Amino acid sequence: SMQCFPGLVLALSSLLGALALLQLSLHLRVPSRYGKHEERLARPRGRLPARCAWFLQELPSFLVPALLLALRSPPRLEPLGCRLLCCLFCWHYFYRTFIYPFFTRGRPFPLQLLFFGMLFCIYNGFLQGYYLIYCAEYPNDWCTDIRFTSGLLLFLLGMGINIHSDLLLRQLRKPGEVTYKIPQGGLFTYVSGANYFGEIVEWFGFAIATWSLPAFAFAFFTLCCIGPRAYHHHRYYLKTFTDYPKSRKALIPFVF
Ligand code: NDX
Repeated sequence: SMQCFPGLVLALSSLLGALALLQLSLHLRVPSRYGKHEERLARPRGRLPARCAWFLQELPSFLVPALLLALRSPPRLEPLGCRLLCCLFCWHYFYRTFIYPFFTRGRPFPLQLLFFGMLFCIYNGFLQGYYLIYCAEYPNDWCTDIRFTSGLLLFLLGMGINIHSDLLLRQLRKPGEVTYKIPQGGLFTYVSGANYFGEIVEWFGFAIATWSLPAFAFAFFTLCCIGPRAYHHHRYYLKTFTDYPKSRKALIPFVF
């Protein structure tokens, strides 16, 4: 049966960090080609309805750690922290896999990116789940440690902002509509990438609560992946809408 290989965790986390840098170098200037940044000329063929695409893409991030958790033998009863933290990760991806896609009104998603997105979700789902279930060791009073409590608080706050902002975006469209409007309300009052801001806060909270290399690597990846995307969204809005709120920032309220 499986056991903890610290070298494997180190290698996979480092590669995740390297992917983050690759992502940053590829997409700092040119955004990932999906949603409002997809080129007009793109063939309508190689695409899947947003619902199927987001469901398939995010499913491994839920399934892989959930299976690792369920199938671990012998079941790991101690300590509670590992299972709790793994459940937090699964909880986010339960939302992202089983709830978010069924309400999205997004445009069809490019198959090629879907493929890489799925690979990424398998990779990251395995790394986070494997680490928490087979490697992580927490003292019995981890639940009262300031890192756990403050991290959990950030995680919940970020998740709340992310879900609320995704809801506000969805309400900009009627079913079947694919046009872009100016997002209003919630944290969109301050930033163009309110959903991204929430997601980044969420994963840094998770990293602090788990105090682990894999989780910090994933938080860093998230920052490198959707941070620049928030900036590209912001530029798109400024270019498209002459009446776009002048005081609104790209990602971080009042700052950037
Ligand atoms: N999926 C994470 N890189 C990504 C898929 C693509 O979950 O090979 C990263 C994620 C993947 C990427 C993923 C990782 C890197 C990949 C990349 C493909 C290539 C790349 C694998 C896995 C790669 C290397 C080489 C390094 C390996 O029509 P529409 O779709 O635009 O509609 C949108 C709508 N909307 C509006 N409607 C009306 N008016 C407006 N003004 C609107 N603005 C937007 O709202 C959508 O239906 C919806 C949301 O749109 P948007 O653009 O704000 O968010 P989106 O980017 O679609 O993300 C959706 C949610 C969001 O909450 C975000 O925080 C979360 O998913 N997310 C997204 C990306 C990554 C991620 C989280 C993470 O890293 N944690």
